[in-house]
Amino acid sequence: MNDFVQRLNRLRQAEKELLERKNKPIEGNGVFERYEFPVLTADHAPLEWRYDLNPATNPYLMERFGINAALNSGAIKWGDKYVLVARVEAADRKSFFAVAESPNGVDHFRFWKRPVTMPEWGEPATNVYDMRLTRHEDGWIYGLFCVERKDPDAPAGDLSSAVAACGIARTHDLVNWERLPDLKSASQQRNVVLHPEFVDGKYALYTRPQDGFIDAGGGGGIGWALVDDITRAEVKDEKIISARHYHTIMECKNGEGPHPIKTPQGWLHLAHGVRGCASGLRYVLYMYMTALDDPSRVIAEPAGFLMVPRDGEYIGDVMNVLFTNGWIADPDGKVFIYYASSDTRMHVATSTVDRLVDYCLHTEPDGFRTGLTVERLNRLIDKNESYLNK
Ligand code: M1P
Repeated sequence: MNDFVQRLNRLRQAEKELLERKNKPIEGNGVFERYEFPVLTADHAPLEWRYDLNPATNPYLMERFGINAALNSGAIKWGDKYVLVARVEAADRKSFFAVAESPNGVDHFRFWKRPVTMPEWGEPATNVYDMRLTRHEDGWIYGLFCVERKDPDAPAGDLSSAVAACGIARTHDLVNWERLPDLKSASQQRNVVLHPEFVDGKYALYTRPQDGFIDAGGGGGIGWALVDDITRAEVKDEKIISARHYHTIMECKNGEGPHPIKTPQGWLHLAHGVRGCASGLRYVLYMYMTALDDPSRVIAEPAGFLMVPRDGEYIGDVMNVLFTNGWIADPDGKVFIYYASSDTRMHVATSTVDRLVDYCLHTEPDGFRTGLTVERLNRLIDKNESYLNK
């Protein structure tokens, strides 16, 4: 057997072991269970994407197309399969969307044969990422994602200023996408999410107004806007529903994760919050709930984070980041929370609708000062004392 064949056999074997690796839950805090292994990584990209497999044109069996990361993925139940629409980042830093499916939601994720070919709208995008999927009651599956283009007003020599807008596309099969015009908005937008139901007969968007590409600036938090026509979507009136506050986990910025899950007690929301620290920005996940009859009215907002980076999750291209834009709620109430760590790889944590509702409704809100945090802790200690000393 020649070197090429031996090396290809080794690569095939490693690919098989990775794709067939079983995952197992790790005992958690009662709210959710993390899983031992990431569910999707750069190494999950098929060999056919990375190598020219013809020994005549690639005698050294070199990688010809580098994949750097598989991160921030939208999620949707697809028949009996669990599907992620991942942000796959190539070695050239450009990301694109690619669909991966699993039979059980926690392991055996495999990419479909080809990445998504997303039609362009307007000036071709430099980059696209972070798709939120919504199976809308109008019958379409929508993908809303960030479209990044170079800032046309950047001074000469500034090669990093960019403009973020919300791209909108819809599909029935996750393969063929109809691209609609980008969301029109007075500010830059990232982390825009389509609510699954009409509200007052209109499409409803969770927005994230921001003054600059990185800084939220005057953008006060997660916004809410109603849109008459999704084929010409425009943010006219926007109100903030999950606000940023001084000295919280979302002091710098925040953003809606996937679209909320409907429960009898209200809409369950998953989001990310960002604060600054000496080592840079720290991205964590948090939850809140809104009223069933008005998804823009917050009824519960537990203090602090739901999840923060842990162990190896800290390490990656952009350290100290957890980010989510996908979760799946099964009919039996099990919830699969898909999250990326440090802009590098995808993980899953599981919970149930009941447990997440309990978490939201029975975790006290942030009092915004240390004295009230201590009071909150003492209330719990008092409760335990009176129960345990009964
Ligand atoms: O690098 C961390 C995250 O930064 C951005 O999130 P936000 O819009 O809240 O600033 C996004 O680029 C996201 O993709 C990335 O994970």
